[in-house]
Amino acid sequence: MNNNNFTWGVSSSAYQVEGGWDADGKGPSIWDNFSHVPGNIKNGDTGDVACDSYNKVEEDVYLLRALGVKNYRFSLSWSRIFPSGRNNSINSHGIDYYNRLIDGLVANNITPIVTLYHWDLPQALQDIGGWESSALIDLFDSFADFCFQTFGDRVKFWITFNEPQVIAWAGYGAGTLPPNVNDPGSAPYRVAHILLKAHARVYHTYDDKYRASQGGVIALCPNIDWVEPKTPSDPRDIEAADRYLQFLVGWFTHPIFKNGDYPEVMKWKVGNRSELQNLPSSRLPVFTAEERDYIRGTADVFCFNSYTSKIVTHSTTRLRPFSYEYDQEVSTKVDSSWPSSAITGHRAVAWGLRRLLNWIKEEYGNPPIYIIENGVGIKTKSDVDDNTRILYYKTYIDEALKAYKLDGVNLRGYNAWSFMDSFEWLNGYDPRFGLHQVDFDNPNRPRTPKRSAVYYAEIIRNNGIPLAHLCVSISALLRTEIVFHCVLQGNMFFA
Ligand code: GBH
Repeated sequence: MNNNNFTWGVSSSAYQVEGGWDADGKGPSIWDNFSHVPGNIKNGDTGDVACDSYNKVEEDVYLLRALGVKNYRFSLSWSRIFPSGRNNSINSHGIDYYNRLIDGLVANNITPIVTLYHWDLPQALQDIGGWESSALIDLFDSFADFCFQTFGDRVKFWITFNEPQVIAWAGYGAGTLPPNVNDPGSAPYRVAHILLKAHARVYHTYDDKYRASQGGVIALCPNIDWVEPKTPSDPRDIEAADRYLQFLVGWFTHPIFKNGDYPEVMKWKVGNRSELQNLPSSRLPVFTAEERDYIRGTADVFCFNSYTSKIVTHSTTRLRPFSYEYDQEVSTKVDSSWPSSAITGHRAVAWGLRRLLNWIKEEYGNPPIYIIENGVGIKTKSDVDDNTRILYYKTYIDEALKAYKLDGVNLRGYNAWSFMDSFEWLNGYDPRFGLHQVDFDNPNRPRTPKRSAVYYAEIIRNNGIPLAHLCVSISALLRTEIVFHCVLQGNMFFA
């Protein structure tokens, strides 16, 4: 690739790496409290210490520099900055930590990409209803405003919400993730409605108060699985695949990137089914014209996370219990030939990424796109020789470059998930996603670069996958067997 504006990076999130859960005045988050209840997390793991990144700014910056990344995407722990979630309690130690990290990055020419919310809501705000309460719109805005004011001189790339669909559905519908509200039929829609308003509010705050002087960009970051219709000749399956994507991602990006409103198919399905359920109105809330104007256009770039693909078919789903899941009238499966990973449902389907990038391009009018998370979890304690991960990155990045080079997708960046092994939510420290191994049995949490880190550094250095270099440099760097070179060789590269 000869595009020097392309940014390569790695990603993490606060609760997954920081530790220091109650250090220096940090307030508790819903994830602190949830992980402290025995039985909630695999192996009784918690994020109390995690990778101890709270105490390892220098080490982390050093490793990032060694990788040669152009950016580092991390998130801010709201309750480390505002222990009670509100700006009447400001924890200067938390601010110092993020200042040291940001300064370290900037000093090494690494662009910080900062997520304001990666799931770790201050417990004090859950106590007033969390994202079910519209009070959160003001409170999130006041937190974001403070962050722009405090860090915005150096941070030029902001993400409001990581995976709003997961917040709404896993948090308030299925109830699998904190705050574990199990209300599948209506809470997710009400929560998403508030998340969209909160996102737009923060965007406008940036526009009104900071953009002129700071000149950054701001977006949100949905999770997207590519879906392939089971029978492409069946229009009902094609529609089902589109419907799946509209419920998963259009839910948030249709209002923001299109017309300020939910996708037509969501309005129709949820409205129609609510009627059949004898409800007085749709479970999908309605925006006023004013709100639509306020929400439309509130993202400067299109960010997303993606790990896998699925196969979708249309399906006649039950009317009860009321559920966002049934409202979609789809059913999903995977192809058993797709390689599985440590995360149920996450299979390696690299070609799906190219199709997804093309879908985003078509659906949203060729916006600048950043892949913010992509990677594979492997369930093993020691995976420094992580050839499976190298193959995952190699094939996924290859497909991303095809979308960029051959399909004209306006791709601007690629970030690997993740920088290092970290707390994998409900799965604890079991599945490893890192380019760096972390020894969680050692109180010093030493980090070791895996082979995938060496491989990714090589991609970054070449600004893509170099054709001529590939076999020579990879074999020299990795000292792998011939067999492995052949796997790498049988694909498509861009010089
Ligand atoms: C990413 O989400 C996260 O952004 C990141 O923090 C995480 O480390 C990474 O995945 C790897 O796991 O079935 O209700 O329990 C990817 C999207 C979010 C999809 C959680 C599966 C399970 C919700 N995933 N979701 S639930």
